[in-house]
Amino acid sequence: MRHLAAVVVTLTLGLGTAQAATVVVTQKNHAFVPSKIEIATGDTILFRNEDTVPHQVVSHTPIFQFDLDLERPGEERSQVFTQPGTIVVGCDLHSNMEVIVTVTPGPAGK
Ligand SMILES: [Cu+2]
Repeated sequence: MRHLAAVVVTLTLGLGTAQAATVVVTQKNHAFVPSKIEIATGDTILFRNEDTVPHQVVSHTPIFQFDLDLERPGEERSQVFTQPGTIVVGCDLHSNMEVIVTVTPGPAGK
């Protein structure tokens, strides 16, 4: 069983395809941290609410819109970014909150 697992890991790494990454953006003191981030197409951002109030993570950027619904303190929401470009992500409850997400065309490492 242990041997089989090792073979599977080797095969997965040996394919040479770039793995999509997951990065964390927190919400703290009514701000996204960090406020700017660069990821590759297909990567996921995990939005983590470390604040004492709820937030609602949204994008109203025309090329890539989403709404992750109400996110209470301590909760997380994830979003896969499938569209290259610059996407402004905000909070529908607090208009001053913003994180600029730059999504590069290729998968990371290519
Ligand atoms: Cu908010």
